[in-house]
Amino acid sequence: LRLTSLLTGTAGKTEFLVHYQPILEANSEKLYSCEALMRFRTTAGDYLHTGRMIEAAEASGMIIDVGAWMIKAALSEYMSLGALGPDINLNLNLSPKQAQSTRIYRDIQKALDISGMPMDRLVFEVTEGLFLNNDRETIAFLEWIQQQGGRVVIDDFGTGYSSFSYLRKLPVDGIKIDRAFIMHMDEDEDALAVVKSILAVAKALGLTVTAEGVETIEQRNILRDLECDYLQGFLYSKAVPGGEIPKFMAQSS
Ligand code: G
Ligand code: G
Ligand code: NA
Ligand code: MN
Repeated sequence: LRLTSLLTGTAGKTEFLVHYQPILEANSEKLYSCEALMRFRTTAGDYLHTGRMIEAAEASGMIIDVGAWMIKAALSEYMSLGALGPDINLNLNLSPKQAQSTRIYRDIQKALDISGMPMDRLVFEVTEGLFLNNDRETIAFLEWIQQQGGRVVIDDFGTGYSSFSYLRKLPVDGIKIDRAFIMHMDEDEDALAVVKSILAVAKALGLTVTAEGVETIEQRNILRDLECDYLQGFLYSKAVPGGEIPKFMAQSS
């Protein structure tokens, strides 16, 4: 894993790393994709809190540079690991500022060119907040991803401005149900009802559904019965360094 950048404003030098969490096809439990998740490690070897670092980067606008680094690093590392099996994809998170920056087209294109990754293996995760302003340029950007063969999914679905009616009109291919609902599904009827209705509406709209935060066999079984497409969570693995991806591939072939 490579040291490529320094994050100013933190003590000492901070190494940026990419970790990967597997996403499995629900019935076969074969590897479907890996979600690239950023990690920040100090020279002392401590990991900083990812969520807080991403929030700070978003607030300061640095997310555009950090995000560009991330896309390039994740695609290049993935290709160099031979992680791109015939049916294996790569999920990338895009923050709202990053998705709305004019540089984003160039940053993605450059990473594709450098790495040799084909666009049709990429799944871009965006959050509902991106759609709040109903901004034409944002929609045009997501349509561009789809025209180039990439996919767009809404991350943390159910936590934000989750109106089902707007889903139909947006250039999205799928949703990821937030782990807060999955976590409570087996003991809380309301959480289960939410998961069921999200799945029913998503299916009716032709969207793929990924459940996040799957931690138990019981949750897996419920989700399979509800015909959820993809599963991700600690039941399978936390996010790990790229070197461990071939292990997931071997387990699922
Ligand atoms: O993996 P972890 O739970 O530590 O991630 C914490 C938060 O940071 C999550 O909300 C995750 O989506 C976000 N995050 C991780 N990597 C990236 C990234 O590369 N870009 C963006 N925008 N968010 C990321
Ligand atoms: O916002 P986003 O969905 O990208 O956040 C991903 C975060 O969820 C990461 O920080 C990751 O570590 C965390 N995560 C992934 N799987 C699980 C899980 O099964 N349980 C819990 N509690 N957290 C998870
Ligand atoms: Na995500
Ligand atoms: Mn999520």
